[in-house]
Amino acid sequence: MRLPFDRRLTLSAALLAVAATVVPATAAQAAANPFAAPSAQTAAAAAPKPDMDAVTQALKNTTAVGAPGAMVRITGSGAPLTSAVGVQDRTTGAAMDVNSRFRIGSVTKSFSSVVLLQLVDEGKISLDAPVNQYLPGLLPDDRITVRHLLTHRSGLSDYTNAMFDKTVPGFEAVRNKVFTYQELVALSLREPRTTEPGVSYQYSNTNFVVVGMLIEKATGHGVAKEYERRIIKPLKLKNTSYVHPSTEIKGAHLHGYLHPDEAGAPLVDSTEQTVSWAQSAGAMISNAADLNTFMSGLLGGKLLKPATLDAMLTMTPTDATNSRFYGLGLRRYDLSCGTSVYGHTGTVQGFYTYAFATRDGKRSLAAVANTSNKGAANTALGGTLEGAFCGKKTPAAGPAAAPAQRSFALLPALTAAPAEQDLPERGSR
Ligand code: REY
Repeated sequence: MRLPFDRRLTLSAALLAVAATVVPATAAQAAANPFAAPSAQTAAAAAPKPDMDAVTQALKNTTAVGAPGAMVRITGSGAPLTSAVGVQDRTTGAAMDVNSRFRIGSVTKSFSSVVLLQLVDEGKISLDAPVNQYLPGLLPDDRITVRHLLTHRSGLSDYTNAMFDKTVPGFEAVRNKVFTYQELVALSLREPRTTEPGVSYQYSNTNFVVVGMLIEKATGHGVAKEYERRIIKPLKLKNTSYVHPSTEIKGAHLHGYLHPDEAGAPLVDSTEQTVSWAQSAGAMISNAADLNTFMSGLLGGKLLKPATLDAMLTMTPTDATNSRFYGLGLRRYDLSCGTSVYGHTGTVQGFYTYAFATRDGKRSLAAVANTSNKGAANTALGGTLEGAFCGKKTPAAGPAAAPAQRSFALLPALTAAPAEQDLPERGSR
């Protein structure tokens, strides 16, 4: 797919215009890099005590719109703060337990990015090299680079849109299936590409399937081994695993419940599946404490060299609100209080996850609801971020009290917007 040259220019100019409206936290950052993350110092100074009443209310809002249960774990202000509502198993009636394991969906993309970026640190892969240099002939366009994959700018269409067009039949058709990476890429290549390489952000699982292939090619190992030796072991993550194609979640875990498309139809217990349709794009299992440790460790500089972490945190906007951004396998959300948080969201049948931390890694949040295909529940769960990172809302004291440089404090609150992967038209992610 080739766009006429002037059309490409128009698209690039539009993109730059959007990007240019991002307000950096300091003038120095503005000079250095207009897309750069606010400094660790800025984030630390801006972290008030979590408002656990507001966080618990967000969980209750999540169950009120159809999640059997929801829970959260927040670190960074003394002992970890937790809250849980509802049940983790509708059959036994067991209450939601904050220690339980669950499927983290696309939070897996941040793990895959870390492995890939460690390979960049080791000189084995170059971010701006064509993917086809490492995987000859895989992609139909030599201009697609490794960075395009990590930033969702390759234009490789997301094969999961067609796969899950009908939610429950789509899920049941792949629940026990085992795909090769090549088969998943082939599904994507049957569809037209969504953008010229590099031109625009188009969220696609295909990108992180190819990232998995790059990891295998560069290391000679499956991704499971690389997650293990590069992240799980060093950070001592006792509840995190990649067991593809096993369908089981070992140990105490949440049951996940998928909402059918038909209103009022019974929920489908979707706990057991291969997640082979996602693999390195979304098949990991973890728990809240491990996700806290992972995001805090990543942002705290335990996994990547500083320059590589900076590259991961160099973001461009993903929508017109200028409060949501994507870097290299990592999101940034700008909250209503002006604090930026970094992490990822995840959706896999039966599970919605949020895993985010401040720029210095000192405060982190992991939140999960054991349902999916219910956008209102995902949006409500995202409401935990405001209480966790912005603390108690103080009544507005008039324009004079507004912080001088914080023009993004006027942006719409995150709770007002649906989570990105849950927009009704999945194609518009
Ligand atoms: C796939 C559909 C979601 C899930 C997806 N997840 O791409 C990746 C991510 C790993 O971004 C399913 N929705 C649901 C439908 C809609 O089937 N018809 O909500 O469970 O996390």
